Amino acid sequence: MAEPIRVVVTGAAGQIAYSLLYSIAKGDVFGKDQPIILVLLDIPPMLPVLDGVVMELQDCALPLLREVIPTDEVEVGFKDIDAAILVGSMPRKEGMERKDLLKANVAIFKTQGAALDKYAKKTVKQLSSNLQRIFREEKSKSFWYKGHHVSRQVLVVGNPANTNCLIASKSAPSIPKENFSCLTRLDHNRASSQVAIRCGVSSDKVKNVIIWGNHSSTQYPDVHHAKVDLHGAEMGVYEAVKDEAWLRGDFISTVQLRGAAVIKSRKLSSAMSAAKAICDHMRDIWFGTKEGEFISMGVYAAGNSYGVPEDLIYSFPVQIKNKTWKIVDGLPINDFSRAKMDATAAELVEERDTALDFLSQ
Ligand code: NAX
Repeated sequence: MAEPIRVVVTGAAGQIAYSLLYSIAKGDVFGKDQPIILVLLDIPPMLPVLDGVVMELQDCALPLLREVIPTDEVEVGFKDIDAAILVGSMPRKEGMERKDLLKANVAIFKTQGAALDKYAKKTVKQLSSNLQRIFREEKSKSFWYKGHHVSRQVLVVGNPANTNCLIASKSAPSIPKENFSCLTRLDHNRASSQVAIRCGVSSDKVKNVIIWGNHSSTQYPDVHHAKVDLHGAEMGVYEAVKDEAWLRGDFISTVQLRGAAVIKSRKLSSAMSAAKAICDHMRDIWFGTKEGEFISMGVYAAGNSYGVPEDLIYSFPVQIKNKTWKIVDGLPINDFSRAKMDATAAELVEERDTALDFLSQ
């Protein structure tokens, strides 16, 4: 059996982690043959809660789970990790301004980015010179080998997820930007599911929906390129649904406002579905996306895709192979989509500029 990999989950005493840790520990993400060391990071007042989570994980008697390490220290939390799932963040408290919330989160993700930079596994550096040569040769042969198909994958979930991800990445200069991504898979899954319910098919019959932009209510769920398998016949979603008013109206707002609807009903934010989406996202990074399909995730915008300004973490359609993502290029964008993609980019630019001001202070 393989050597154990080390996976850190921050916010490990919270409600998303409560579902997530079990799924990771039983092999849903990194494979059924991959032993795991789980590192649980939270803040000092939550250590007693973490003890309970550790006991429960032990009591699950999961064969892949080799060790569970609870901690409130980033030095311990990020030491030699192969994958980091950053769930913990500062929640909005009553009377808190958006700017104050952003400031508090910049502080958290700056610290965690710097700790990743310093303590996470330096996989590339550990490669023998022979392996490094092979990777260099492969890199020149194939698009997929860009050199960042190495470990230390960092997924940011804690909100505002896109901007927190950008700050963490900027604070970890030794880790390639491409190893950082933020979660928009929950929005993606919500969009697929809405279409599936509308068409009366199971959710696996819907593919290639896209979430563009920010994980916020300005996100743009786009089904212009999505396909549905309607009882054996594959067709475009517009053709299958036959209701443009719904697709351009209630469908979009339902997905955009789904998080708020869950909070209103449950009095707690989405947790089970968020944990499932995190597993989908990380599993696709580890094992790749299905042939001919793409998924949504927040990745670094270099300024050369779909007119999105550079230096943002923006959700795009991506395909993944060898732990390396690439943005799906060349999809035609109509005026309706363009306006919505620009609006969510504008929100991200504003969020980034405010966050970078705090980062430089
Ligand atoms: P909880 O409040 O249940 O748990 C958060 C945990 O993070 C707490 O245990 C807290 O002590 C811990 N924490 C706070 N600061 C920390 C720090 N500096 N280091 C380590 N741990 C820290 O929230 P939960 O429902 O689990 O949600 C967690 C985050 O996910 C929130 O920011 C939430 O807004 C965000 N979400 C993001 C989603 C996405 O799609 N990107 C969807 C789900 C969720 O809303």
